[in-house]
Amino acid sequence: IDAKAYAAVDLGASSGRVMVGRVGADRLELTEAHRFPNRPVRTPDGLRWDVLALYAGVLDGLRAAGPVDSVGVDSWAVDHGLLDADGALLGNPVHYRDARTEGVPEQVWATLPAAELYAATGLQYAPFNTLYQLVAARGTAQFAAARRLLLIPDLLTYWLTGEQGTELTNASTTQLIDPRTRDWSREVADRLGIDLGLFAPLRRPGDAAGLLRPAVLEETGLVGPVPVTTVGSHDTASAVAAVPAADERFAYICTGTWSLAGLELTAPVLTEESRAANFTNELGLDGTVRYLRNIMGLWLLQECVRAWGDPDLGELLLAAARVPALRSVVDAGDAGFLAPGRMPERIAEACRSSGQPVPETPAEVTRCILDSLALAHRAAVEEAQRLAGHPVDVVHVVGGGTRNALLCQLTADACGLPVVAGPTEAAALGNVLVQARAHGLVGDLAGMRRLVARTQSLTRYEPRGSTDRWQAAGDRLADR
Ligand code: ADP
Ligand code: LRH
Repeated sequence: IDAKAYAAVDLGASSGRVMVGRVGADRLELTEAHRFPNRPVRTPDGLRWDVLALYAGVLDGLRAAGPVDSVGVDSWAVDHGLLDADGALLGNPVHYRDARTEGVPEQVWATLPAAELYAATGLQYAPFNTLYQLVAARGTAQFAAARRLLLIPDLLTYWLTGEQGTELTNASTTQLIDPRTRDWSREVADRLGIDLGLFAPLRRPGDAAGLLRPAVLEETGLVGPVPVTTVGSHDTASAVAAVPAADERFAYICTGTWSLAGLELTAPVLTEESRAANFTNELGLDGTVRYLRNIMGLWLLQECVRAWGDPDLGELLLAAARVPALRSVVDAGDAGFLAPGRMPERIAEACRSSGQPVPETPAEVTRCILDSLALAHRAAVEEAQRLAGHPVDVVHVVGGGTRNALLCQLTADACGLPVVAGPTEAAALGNVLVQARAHGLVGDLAGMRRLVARTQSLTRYEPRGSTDRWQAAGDRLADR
């Protein structure tokens, strides 16, 4: 009784889902209304998101969800749709794994050196940062016709409500936001000739984002008015909000298609050392900074599994657990693994060229991937603590990777710290909690986290053995 229901639309790079969160005093229950694949499509123009299929999945999900008190949308970062002067979408949004930004960062740095760009925005170098995508789009007919840019969650929110905005946590992944002022960096935009007028006004988690349009109510069978509430629309911001940490001495790893490993801070770290280590300062809830590193994540495994014709994942992981540890490792932070295709061969090639045993069977390749991810988790957790001067006692793992017990255990072993795994659907929970808070339920971030810790099932992994062999494997990788 008295529980409110919130629909969380959470779009990951591998699947989209609509989850319903029921929130009451000391109550937080999440159920899946609908899950649908997110399958990018390669057209003659390049790799594209099938955003209409995603929107259809969202509508199906809202129909399956039934009566809700509010809706919130989060998704992966950096990507966007361009709208023409009438507000119509211009083409399919470009996938961040598309090759169009090749060579663009160098072009940008010729005008605005990488060190200055980092000092101004705190964003790691990644070829797909929105900034580079915009520079790559310049000169195209599509870009010439564009009058508005909406990040993916903002685009879907626009289609649901008819109202446009730019949500701040996700805006921080464009590389056009100053993490100190938490507002646009006019300096960066001006020096690169980017028109900030393309962006709709900033809005923040908790802000009202409009009401479901009458046509959406009709299609979903929902009875209006149904408000849409701005959440941490970057999936990683929502996921970090739902990390069940008891105090500030924690690291987190959001494991899904990516592993996003780092710390929650109250101020950005903008030092040259931090830039060299490629740590990013993305914006989180309530004035927090997500100080983290992007690691290729379970993408490496997803792509192999696809190449192997979709064998059973559970059996593959059992077989991988029997393969000797740390035979060969690859650099799971290497952007060379960003593009799709031929992943087993590319991993074998990385092992061969670094003089390590070449994994051959699917079980061996899987073991190599999981050892490599755990090693990259260790490096990120260690370096983040050192660079930010912020020590931790525990590593919280959230996201789809929590279902991979071997990865969680290896991460505990490599970090030499306990891992608390869960919740699996952290992004959806963070999405729900921000909506609940906007409607007067649940308290501050710490209160939200206490509620997650009390209500969600979590698994603890204690570190086994000494971390020396992980240190040695890391050193070996660095030497090659
Ligand atoms: P995203 O939000 O980026 O789409 P998810 O958080 O949904 O990603 O995580 C997807 C990953 O979770 C998959 O790539 C897979 O490796 C892992 N995963 C999902 N289900 C299982 C399972 N039953 N056992 C082990 N791993 C799983
Ligand atoms: C994870 C994620 C990550 C970004 C990437 C593009 O889904 O949002 O935080 O770096 O997608």
